[in-house]
Amino acid sequence: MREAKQSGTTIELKRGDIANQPDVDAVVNAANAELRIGGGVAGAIHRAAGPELTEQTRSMAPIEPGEAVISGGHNLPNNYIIHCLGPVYGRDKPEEKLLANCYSNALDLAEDHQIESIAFPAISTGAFGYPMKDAARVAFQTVLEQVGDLEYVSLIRFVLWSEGDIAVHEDVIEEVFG
Ligand code: AR6
Repeated sequence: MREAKQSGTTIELKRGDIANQPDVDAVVNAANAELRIGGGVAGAIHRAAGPELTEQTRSMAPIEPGEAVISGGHNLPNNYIIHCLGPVYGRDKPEEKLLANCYSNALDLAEDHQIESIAFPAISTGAFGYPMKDAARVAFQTVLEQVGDLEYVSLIRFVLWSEGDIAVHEDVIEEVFG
């Protein structure tokens, strides 16, 4: 399944580029601790948002694994960017808890800013090496635990890079929400 509904919130899967989600209020960055441009998601977001983003985030850095901070969207079509530092798999422990904190802290920030729609990438599953299926379980379980308390967020989109990543997430969304 590609979509689940829970407590009035839609959770959906979409293949695409996190830096090209014009219909959501906020996108989430799989950031580095320094909140600078990087590879993968952090590269795509910083390139699309422009150098003013780095200027804004400089004073917020460094952040710790599991932490989330919020900035403006700058040249992105979104009002906000929420920057999360995922755990490096095998190094930052307990990795499951730290990854869950990313999703949970991002959703808390979204609520604080009355954000209605938010798009997440698969945090930590690229350069940081977190196995995709395990990461998807953490992400969906965290959403499931928090969704009943959401007052503003009514759309949570997971933007995945490949068809294979979508297939993994389809299995896990069914397992958690089905
Ligand atoms: N849109 C959506 N998903 C993407 C995109 C994109 N444009 N590009 C890559 N992915 P990563 P991490 C997928 O490495 O593991 C950076 O260099 C990718 O296939 O971006 O949290 C930072 O500077 C993977 O499944 O994030 C940090 O140092 C997922 O997004 C470090 O990497 C996350 O991959 C963060 O590593």
